[in-house]
Amino acid sequence: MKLLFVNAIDPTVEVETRYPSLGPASMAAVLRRRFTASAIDMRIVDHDVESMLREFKPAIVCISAVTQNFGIAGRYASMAKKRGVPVVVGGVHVSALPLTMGDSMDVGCIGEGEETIVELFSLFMKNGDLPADDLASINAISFHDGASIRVNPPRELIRDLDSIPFPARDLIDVGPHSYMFTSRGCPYRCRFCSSSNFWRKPRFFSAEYVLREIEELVENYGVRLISFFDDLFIGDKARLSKIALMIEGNERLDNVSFTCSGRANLITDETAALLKRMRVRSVGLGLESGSEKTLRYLKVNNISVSDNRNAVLTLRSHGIAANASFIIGAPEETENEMLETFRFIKRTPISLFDTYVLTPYPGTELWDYARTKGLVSDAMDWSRLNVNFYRNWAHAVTLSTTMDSKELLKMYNKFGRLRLLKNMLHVWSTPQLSDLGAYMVKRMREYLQRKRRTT
Ligand code: B12
Ligand code: SF4
Repeated sequence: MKLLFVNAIDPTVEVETRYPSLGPASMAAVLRRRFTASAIDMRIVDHDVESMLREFKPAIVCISAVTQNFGIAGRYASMAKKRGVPVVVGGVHVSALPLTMGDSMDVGCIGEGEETIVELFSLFMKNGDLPADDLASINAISFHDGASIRVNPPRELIRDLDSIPFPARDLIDVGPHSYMFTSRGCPYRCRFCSSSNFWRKPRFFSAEYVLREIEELVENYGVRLISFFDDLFIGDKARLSKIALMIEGNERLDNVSFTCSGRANLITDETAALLKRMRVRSVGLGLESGSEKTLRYLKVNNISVSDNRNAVLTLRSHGIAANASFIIGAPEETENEMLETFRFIKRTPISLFDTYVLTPYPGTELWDYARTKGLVSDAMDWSRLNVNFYRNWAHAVTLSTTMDSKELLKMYNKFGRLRLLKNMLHVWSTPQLSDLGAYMVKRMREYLQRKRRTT
């Protein structure tokens, strides 16, 4: 049985190709364990999908997509359907808006996929098809039932994350800088975040599991820099302390260093000391705003600008670089408030930073807000929610009531110039330096392609 996983990205955009997706790799690992490895021939691709369909001739196609790429997912689904191949789609977008799955998509997977894919695949192995009558008994999916789309009840979350095998990284490209996902979920509910709603309750892989996975990356794939892209890697302090001690005491990991993400209110001297001991060289923080009013709006009143500043200073005092991301364009944010963020970035010792224009993702409070304002709908062009504002600014859905898209672009570019300057000054002292060469080449290619398209 041949199964093709497709990660629906725009392969011309640097950030989308930076690391391959772990979602399909995780499901591939589960399928290998459930069915004998030789029973299923699996591939994971993110480009040249048409030729892969032609040459590999899969019996079923499983597509993974975020919101801005859901249109791309639809095109891949149509290509598969034209060949009579059934299509399952999963990921954060269809999970939030299951009714938006197109006619070419047979099944939508809502939420984490490891258990759902096994049930779907068992059905497919038995029938060679996914009949609606049988789909009715599989939880956490949506599917076409006559002229309507039916949404089944959710399933229980996977309680014991350690029961999930390591992602099948042999099916994806793993470079010397790779990433891991060692927990699921976050207890906070920032107004713009689709991730914490998606994973629902916070859960952690054990420290022992994390160590084994790190060892696998180092020994089997030669990885030297590992980024923990969890929403809240530092959320469980006891686990963090265990991981730190285990890494420190493991001489096979002496040449490996790490980066992780964190939340400013959880960065204390104690956490920073633990991160330093385990050779975390930089921490990514969603600082979001230098304006107290905007920050309280975005993060629902539970963090202040001085918490953010203290987190950066604490990390710096332990010799750890603090990277950050910021958001402009909250509904009532004024130009002056955006400039407060600009000044915050200038006077705080942040290393690398990124700025985004606020995007109302499905499944968030902002999506509901945008819907009541008539700015979004289930039938919209999903590329209008492209988070890379510079690519699609004239069509992007923005929420600002104080600036139009052109004015936002001007402000965004102002931040862009500061970003270029700051990042050029600091990249030399961050672990991301090892990515610089590939980054420059890809960004240049992306720029040329964009230019070609507009001329
Ligand atoms: C690591 C990461 C990245 C990495 C790697 C991306 C990748 N290829 O996976 C990089 C930096 C490259 C990246 C890029 C982008 N990312 Co990103 N990323 C993440 C992050 C932090 C973790 C993803 C991850 O590894 N999860 C672990 C795996 C196991 O989970 P998973 O991929 O979701 O898959 C599970 C389920 O979704 C489901 N599933 C997924 N696909 C399928 C398919 C089928 C058939 C089935 C049955 C099930 C299924 O089952 C899987 C196992 O449980 C998430 C936030 C989060 N905490 O989840 C954001 C997140 C997914 N990213 C996001 C965004 C916006 C982007 C970018 C658009 C950013 C940009 N500036 O361009 C690009 C788009 C890339 C793309 N995939 O299209 C948003 C998406 C929001 C939305 N509603 O669309 C998220 C949710 C963060 C946020 N801001 O809220 N990202
Ligand atoms: S933005 Fe970060 S802290 Fe806020 S809810 Fe999302 S994952 Fe949690």
